[in-house]
Amino acid sequence: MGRWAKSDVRHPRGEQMHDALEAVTLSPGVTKDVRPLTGNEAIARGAWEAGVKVAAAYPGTPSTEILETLAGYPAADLHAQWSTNEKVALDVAIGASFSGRRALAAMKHVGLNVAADAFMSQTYIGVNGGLVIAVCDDPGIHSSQNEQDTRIYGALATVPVLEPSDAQEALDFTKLAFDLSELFDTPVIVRSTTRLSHTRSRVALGDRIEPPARPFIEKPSKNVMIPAHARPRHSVVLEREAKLKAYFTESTLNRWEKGDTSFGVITAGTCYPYVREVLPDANVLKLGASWPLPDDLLRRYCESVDRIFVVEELEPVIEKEIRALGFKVEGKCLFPRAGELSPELVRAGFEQAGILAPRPKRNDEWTPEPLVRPPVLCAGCPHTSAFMAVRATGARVAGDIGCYTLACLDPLRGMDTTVSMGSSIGNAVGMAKAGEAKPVVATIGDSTFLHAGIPQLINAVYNQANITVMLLDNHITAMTGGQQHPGTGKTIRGEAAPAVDYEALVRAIGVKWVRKVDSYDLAAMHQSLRDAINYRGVAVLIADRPCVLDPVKIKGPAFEVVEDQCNACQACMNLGCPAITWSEQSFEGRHKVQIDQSLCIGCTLCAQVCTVDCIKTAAPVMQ
Ligand SMILES: Cc1ncc(C[n+]2csc(CCOP(=O)(O)OP(=O)(O)O)c2C)c(N)n1
Ligand code: SF4
Ligand code: SF4
Repeated sequence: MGRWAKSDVRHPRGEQMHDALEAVTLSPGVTKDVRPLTGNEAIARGAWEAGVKVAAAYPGTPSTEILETLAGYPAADLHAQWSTNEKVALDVAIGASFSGRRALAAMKHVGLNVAADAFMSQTYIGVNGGLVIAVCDDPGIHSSQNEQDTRIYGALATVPVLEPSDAQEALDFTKLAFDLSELFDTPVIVRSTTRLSHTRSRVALGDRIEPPARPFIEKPSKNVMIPAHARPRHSVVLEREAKLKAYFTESTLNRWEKGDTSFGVITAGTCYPYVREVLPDANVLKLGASWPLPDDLLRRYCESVDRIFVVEELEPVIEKEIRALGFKVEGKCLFPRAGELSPELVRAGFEQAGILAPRPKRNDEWTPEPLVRPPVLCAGCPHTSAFMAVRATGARVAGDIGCYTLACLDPLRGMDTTVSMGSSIGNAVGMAKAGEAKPVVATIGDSTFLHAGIPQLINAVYNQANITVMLLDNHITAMTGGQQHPGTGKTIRGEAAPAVDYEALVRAIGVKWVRKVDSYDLAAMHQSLRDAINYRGVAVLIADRPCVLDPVKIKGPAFEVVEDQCNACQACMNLGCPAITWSEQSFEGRHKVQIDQSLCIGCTLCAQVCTVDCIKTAAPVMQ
């Protein structure tokens, strides 16, 4: 492949290429201000310094703080918005790019599945204003439903993927991503992982440079993807990939840290510090971009060492490329493909390869066994009553993603399936149409309903399914830390916004049976759910109560158990409230219970289920 030359790259309007690449200093020597930032804060800072004008996201761990940080910058600098889902967020960012401004969409890895339709077309269209998609992967599945590898999306879409290794690179690479986007006429992914997104390290800050708006490119052959336009654009995309490969071969984004040539290690992202920790003096090729891979550089590197190792998290993306270049390489045979890597796992791989001597096992080595503490819903969580009621009906329950997914565990055990955001309603339709003998109930949170549940409900009504949908409205996106959404009446900056009226929306869709019930009214919850299930057709029961942590922890008067009266029936224990624990006292061989008043928020649910009415409001503590 030929060398990359600036003249190879022209802006879509045919402008002379500016010197932005040179303007980006990857490791600024002059530090104006150095602060400890997380990877997510650094990505946000990089976008702000690059002059981002519109930023949109749907929350999702580990990506959420990118937009939250951006919303902390002045509104005059940029518009930041929570969008209803990741596709919407990307479409908003694409719109801003069409209008000639720099734009960012942020999401977790599975969010890119939702946004993929827009993403896969936009790669053909390219950009006007720089378009950066910050995607945070979750190796180890700390808080996700899978651990898919976003680098493969880069390959699928022929979109460059930059992989920072620390927070400084997160800032620098994000800035660079905007320049690359405009210079190569492509969306650019900045890929982070949980470890980087949530780890703090020193970052040198720069100033914001806001490029002037570019005029709209009035060129349907570039912007309107009908087949006749898309066909030639595919060739443009392939040419772009070749130019990017050449650019990445020359780029200082890749660092060849030379050393002994008996073996070499190729790595990227957060694996780089693990390799350095384990093999401080090794010959290392650190790649700054994991797609497209710089074949010429890889070939030169592989020819220069006797043994080639690849240390990469999740899929063998780099390893396969090197094998395709005709080299023998060791990677996933030593370092696991599933789960998060760590210095310990990297060390173990190099020990297995005979590069490092196995560490002698110390006799006094003691590894503390962590106490397994199952995750539970919060004390007073309004989702509790919904699942107590569901369980009592013996229904088949198609669940969804949110805090309430914990109801699949003991003691609530009120959920049979959970696939992806919004799936509950479609799954329920499928179960009902397949002839499920039990009543079929879908449970879905408010944020999830707005994200992907509405088309599913329309589909259920249209196809005349016999299902009950429990819309668990706790007035917030609780699972990811309490973000606003279109049902809360507030924007990300806390300003007032129109709030979705669920009852009106659901009726407009054509649902005839709609009822709202207070989640803390257990009897009403049980009765309403029975009524909903008895209705033939689509019934929607809205379980309504704000999250106990929204916006600050809500706390009513705490409750206590009059232990002398408790008959240890365990009915309150079935709520799974973490404020309720066993007491020292027992009745007929069973433990009585007690309430930790510092945890109790006074929701009254335990008092409502107590068989002998021995749970009372605690006497106020005298100051
Ligand atoms: C495609 C996708 N985007 C984002 C997430 C992260 N996530 C999981 S559940 C959820 C929303 C939960 O809010 P809600 O439905 O209101 O339920 P709550 O947690 O408040 O009970 C989010 C954003 C995800 N798992 N998948
Ligand atoms: S009132 Fe009962 S169920 Fe509610 S938080 Fe307190 S102990 Fe838990
Ligand atoms: S429900 Fe009442 S009687 Fe039963 S264990 Fe709880 S406090 Fe005791």
